[in-house]
Amino acid sequence: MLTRREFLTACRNLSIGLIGTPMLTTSLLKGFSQLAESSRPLVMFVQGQSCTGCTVSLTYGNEFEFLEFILKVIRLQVHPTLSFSQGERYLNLIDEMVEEGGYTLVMEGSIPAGMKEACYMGHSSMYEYLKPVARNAAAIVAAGTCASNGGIPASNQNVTGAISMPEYLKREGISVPCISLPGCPVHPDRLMGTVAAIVATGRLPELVEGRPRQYYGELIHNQCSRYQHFQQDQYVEKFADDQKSCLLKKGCRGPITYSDCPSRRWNGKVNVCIESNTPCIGCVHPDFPFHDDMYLAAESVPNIPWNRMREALTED
Ligand code: FSX
Ligand code: SF4
Repeated sequence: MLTRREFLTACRNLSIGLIGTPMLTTSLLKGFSQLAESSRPLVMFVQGQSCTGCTVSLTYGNEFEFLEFILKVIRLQVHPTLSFSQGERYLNLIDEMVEEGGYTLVMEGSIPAGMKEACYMGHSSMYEYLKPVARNAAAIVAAGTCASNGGIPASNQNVTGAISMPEYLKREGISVPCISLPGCPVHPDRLMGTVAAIVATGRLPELVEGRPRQYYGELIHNQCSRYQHFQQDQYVEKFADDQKSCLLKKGCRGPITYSDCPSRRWNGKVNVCIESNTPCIGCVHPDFPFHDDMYLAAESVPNIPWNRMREALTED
C-alpha cells in the first residue's frame, strides 16, 4: 500500500515521462491536484508587443484544460489579461513577486529594444521594467513566436527594434534558463505541458535549438496527412475544387517547419491548418513571418527539385 507521499512522488515521476503525450490527461492531473497549494510554482505572465492571441489560445486548451492548469498545477499570481487587479495594485503584485523571486516567468510578445517607448509597463519602458523581473525568475518561458523569435512585431523593417526574450537575456547578460515555445499563437499543450514538466522535474525538458524536442523535433511535412498526395505529385490547384491534395504549390511551408501540429492538432484536437485546406504558414519557423507574402505565389513553387526545396521556400 502506497503512502500518500509515495503516491504523490509516483505521480510526479510518471508525469516526467508522459508530459506532452495524450496520456497526461485528467487522471495524472489529479496527481498534481493532491499537491498542497504552497508547493505549486508561482507563475507570472508578462505581455510585451503581442496581439494577446497566445493567451486566447491558452484558454482554449487541447490535451489540458486551462482551468485545471491554473487551479491544480500552478499558482497563477499575475496575468495582464486575466488578473482582477489593475493599475498600482497590479504593479504592486509584480513588485512583491520580484522581491520574493523564484517564480516562473511566462513572457508573451517581443520587447522593443530600439523604440523603447513602444511598450510601457507602469512608468517605465518594458525594456527597463523587465530587467529585475527576468533576473529574479527561476525559469523563463518565451511563449509564442514573438517572444521566441521576434515574430510579427520584428517583421517589415522592424521599426521598434523588437527582439525576442532569448535575445533580450543575452543583451542584458541575464543567465536565467529560458525555453522557447514558438507558434503564432503558442499551442496550449506546449505551454501548459512545458510548465508542468518544469514543475514535475525542477528542470527544463530536452531541448533542440532552445525548444522542447518533444514538440519541435520533426518536420510537419513528414507527419502530414497529405504526404501521400505529395509523393504522387497531386497538388491543390483550386481550393474550392480540391480539399485533399498536397498544398505545396499553394505555398505550404510544412517541408521546412519543425512542429508536431499534425499529430497534436488544435482546439480539443478538432483540426489543424492543413486539414482545413490551409497551407502551413510556418508560424513556428525562426524566420516567420518571412520577407515575402505569407503564402508563396503558385508560380514560384512548381517543379522545384526536392533538394532545392528548402532554399526555394525561404528565399526572399
Ligand atoms: Fe505574437 Fe502572442 Fe502571435 Fe499574437 O502573445 S506569437 S502576435 S498570436 O499573441 O505574441
Ligand atoms: Fe503536407 Fe504541406 Fe508537405 Fe504537402 S507540402 S505534404 S500539404 S506539409
